Amino acid sequence: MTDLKDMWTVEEVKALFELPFSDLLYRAQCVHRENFDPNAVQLSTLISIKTGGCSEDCGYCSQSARHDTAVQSQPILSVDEVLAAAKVAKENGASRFCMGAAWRGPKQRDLDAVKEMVKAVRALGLETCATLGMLKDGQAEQLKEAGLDYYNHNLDTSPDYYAEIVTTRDYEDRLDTLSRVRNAGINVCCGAIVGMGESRQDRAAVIATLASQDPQPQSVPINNLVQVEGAPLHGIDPLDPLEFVRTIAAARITMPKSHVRLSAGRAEMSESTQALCFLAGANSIFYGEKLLTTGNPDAAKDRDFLEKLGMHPM
Ligand code: SAM
Ligand code: DTB
Ligand code: SF4
Repeated sequence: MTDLKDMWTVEEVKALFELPFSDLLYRAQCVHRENFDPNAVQLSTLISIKTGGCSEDCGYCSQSARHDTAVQSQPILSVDEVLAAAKVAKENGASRFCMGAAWRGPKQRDLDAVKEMVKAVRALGLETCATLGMLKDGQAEQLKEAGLDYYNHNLDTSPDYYAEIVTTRDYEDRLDTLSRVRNAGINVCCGAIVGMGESRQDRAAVIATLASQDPQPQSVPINNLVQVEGAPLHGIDPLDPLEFVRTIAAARITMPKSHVRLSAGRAEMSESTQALCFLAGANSIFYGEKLLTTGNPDAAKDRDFLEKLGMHPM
């Protein structure tokens, strides 16, 4: 059996979701073990370098100026503030430092500031990642030149469901930024959010779209919606945890050589569900007590958890 193929149709991915749970996990395990050390996990630490006040209307997000959430808008952090946080992340054992900004996209002066941050963080020996929204022509090249290793830009959901979640941009805009990032030679970090009221068909469709990118994204974050009071998606029925695990398995099988990240939502997830996600082929997590504006398990707790599972950082 080979799972390495270039294109995945939605129906093929849906068929994976519909396998008996044990068969799906077994298949994901086989693919995982053919490509990775199954006990190694990559650790990325997040920081919000520019919080709140965003012009976009993403229905899941705490940082949109259009939603009445508890998040206060803050100015961009200084290079020194970012560097201090990166040093802590490195001391705690993270290998990658991800800088997130609540922008539709960066202006040139924003980009200049981020480039300084990238250079400073990289000089510590950490991999760098940034998620700054949509990029215009030439911006990805500037980030590459500054030494950026990864750019995160998620497709979030299926092409059909996207307009239910965001109206201030469209799917094509996301795909355009992703091709700018790829063409500049930056590694692509691109994934999804589930638990937003989408159907299994939508989950299969976003995984198929991710897997059909050429080349496949090097890093694939799978986020479980973190419900934020005041955001439009607050109060929606949570996703069955086993369906979350199935989504991870489908990502692993269809993107065998990518790092699949068990991303947002771990603070609300049992250790057993997280362990199933590792069994399903997740091999990366966000590490450190905060995501961008919401909580994540603290680093010491995660170290104990990983030790309990006999897992080690990559
Ligand atoms: N503003 C930029 C953008 O949207 O591309 C970068 C930051 S944005 C917060 C990065 C990603 O975080 C989103 O694409 C989404 O996948 C994820 N995210 C944001 N809020 C979330 C939430 N409440 N629960 C789960 N994931 C979330
Ligand atoms: C990703 O896929 N998830 C991260 C990161 N990329 C930027 C963000 C999660 C945010 C969760 C909600 C918050 O803390 O605001
Ligand atoms: Fe803005 Fe990004 Fe939040 Fe959308 S997800 S509102 S673009 S910060």
